[in-house]
Amino acid sequence: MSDSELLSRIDSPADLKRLPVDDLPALAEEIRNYIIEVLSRRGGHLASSLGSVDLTLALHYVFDSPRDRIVWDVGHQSYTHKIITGRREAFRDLRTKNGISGFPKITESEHDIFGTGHACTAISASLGLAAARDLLGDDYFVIGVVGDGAISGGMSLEGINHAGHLKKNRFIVILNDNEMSISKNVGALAKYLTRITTKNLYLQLEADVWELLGKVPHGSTARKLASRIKESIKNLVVPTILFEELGFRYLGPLDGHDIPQLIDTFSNLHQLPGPVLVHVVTKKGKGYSFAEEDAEKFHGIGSFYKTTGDSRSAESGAKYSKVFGETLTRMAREDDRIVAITAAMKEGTGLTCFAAEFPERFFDVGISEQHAVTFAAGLAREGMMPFVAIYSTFLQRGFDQVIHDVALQRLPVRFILDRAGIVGEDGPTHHGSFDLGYMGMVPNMTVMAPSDECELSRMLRTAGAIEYGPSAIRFPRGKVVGVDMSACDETVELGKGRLLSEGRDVSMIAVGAMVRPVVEAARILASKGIAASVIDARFTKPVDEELIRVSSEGGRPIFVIEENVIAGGFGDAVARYLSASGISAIVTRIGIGDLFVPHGTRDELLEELGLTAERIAGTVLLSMERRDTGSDGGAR
Ligand SMILES: Cc1ncc(C[n+]2csc(CCOP(=O)(O)OP(=O)(O)O)c2C)c(N)n1
Repeated sequence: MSDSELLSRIDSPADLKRLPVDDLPALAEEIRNYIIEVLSRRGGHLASSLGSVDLTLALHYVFDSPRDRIVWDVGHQSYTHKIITGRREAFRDLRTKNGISGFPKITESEHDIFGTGHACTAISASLGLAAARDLLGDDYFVIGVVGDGAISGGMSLEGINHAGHLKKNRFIVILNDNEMSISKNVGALAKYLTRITTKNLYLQLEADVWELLGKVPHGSTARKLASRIKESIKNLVVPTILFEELGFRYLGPLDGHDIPQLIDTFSNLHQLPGPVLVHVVTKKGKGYSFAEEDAEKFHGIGSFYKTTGDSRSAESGAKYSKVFGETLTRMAREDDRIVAITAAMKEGTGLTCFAAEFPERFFDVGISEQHAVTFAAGLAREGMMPFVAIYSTFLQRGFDQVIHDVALQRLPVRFILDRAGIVGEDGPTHHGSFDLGYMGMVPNMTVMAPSDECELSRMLRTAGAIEYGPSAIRFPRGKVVGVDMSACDETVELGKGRLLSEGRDVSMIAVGAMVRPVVEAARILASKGIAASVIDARFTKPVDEELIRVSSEGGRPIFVIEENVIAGGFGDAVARYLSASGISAIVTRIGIGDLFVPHGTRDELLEELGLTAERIAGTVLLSMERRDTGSDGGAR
């Protein structure tokens, strides 16, 4: 029998439905092997995907996608869904440039009802679909699948609140509970879910004892006694079903790997008026021992060796996140007002060492970026020094809190924006393309971008010293440059950039991770007879007015290079300053155009966006040639 005897026959949910239920566990096994095989080469979200194979098969077996709408929260667990909805072969190129996305995407398949990548959207989106369905007079099912981590986020709770009010029929929330967010799930709701699942174990245990007691001598007396004990314990142990109180019909907890039982339950849902919440318990990493044992490591991974689970990629060397975490931990030893906050990304943001050394000054607030920001504002108001570490893309969700709760009140919250710029394979939902704009436009905010890890260390100390208002440091995903770190503890001068080299023909002002390619671009330009000044902006807000003025002297054209959308980015700030000061200079912005950047490797995408040394030098050369021939180089 070939490895994928069953799977090779599945090109659509209709093919799946043709299999007898008895074959589904074997199919699940084949799918797990396939996911492990592909991800060992491509990387991706392994543990959540393995945990949801059985659940996905049961959903597609019972419901009729795409007529029935299945919406995945985050979407990192949707690989099985992709594989059985016509993308089995395409799955081999998962997350590669021009290959299929690692997340649901409405342009990719009619079965991808709603695009995701960020957490906590499934309930709101599904409820919107259900409301539209009713207004349009249709009657399909809408099913939102959400994890125990994501259900604790603000949007999910807002959605539950609204759903309890709207009382839509044929509206189902599947709570996929594996007790894990990326790390172990945190919070009161997580504890509550554990209590419900423990209750279920208790009832199961009780059933087993009951059966046993029937078989022993004097069993009926023992049963009577057990019955009384059971009643009194049950009243103590069984928690109220919160979801029922909020207007949902609650079913569960079910074993999320028992496909026949799941199918049975789902098949009966049409009889229940909605909304319904089905609580299924799954094992993150199910079926791959390394992922079961270390679900955190296998949440999102690069390529790895299947037989050992060891990482395959040459990702040796420190990462920016690590430098951040270690530097902040050192700073915290010197100042006990320093506290660190993460929204469910302890490991990813490099805060594991801080959490271990200062558990009482470390706060994992769960997937709750908005709360994280305002919580930090409260801490700052009482004189603490909060550092809020959130990926650039996820802080988008806390934008109003940054403005209203922090900046307006000039509270010294320090924002640490990891994964700023192009992140690579996770694609448009995860690129940090916007932060220079969304932080740069906020009054009272200071924004810094380090060009290497020594600069990051200095800027962390600088942010620590900024007491008059909020500040932000944005840095890229991945490995550091590898510079000497022996003298990186002093602060940098506030609001001042660095002139790295001087040249009379053009000025190139680079932001953060773009500094190194720009230094290289200047070398290429020098070899073509063009002398370029290179400036490391260091601060994108406030702009270093003096340095910009000097850069424009002698009529030099200015090029601003940033790994951020051009619209509202640093180049715009430079141009605004120049025009407000009456200085006429041509400013060419080199950055991300008016688009959502797709997925691919970071190198591929930077090349395509024109953000490599060669492409930057090429843009400058072209612009200079146009100037010389009198055609308009123009500012973008
Ligand atoms: C707004 C937002 N914040 C953070 C993340 C990063 N993230 C991706 S998956 C995940 C954990 C989700 O946990 P859960 O919902 O329980 O699903 P599981 O991974 O356990 O299947 C987190 C924090 C995100 N995708 N979106």
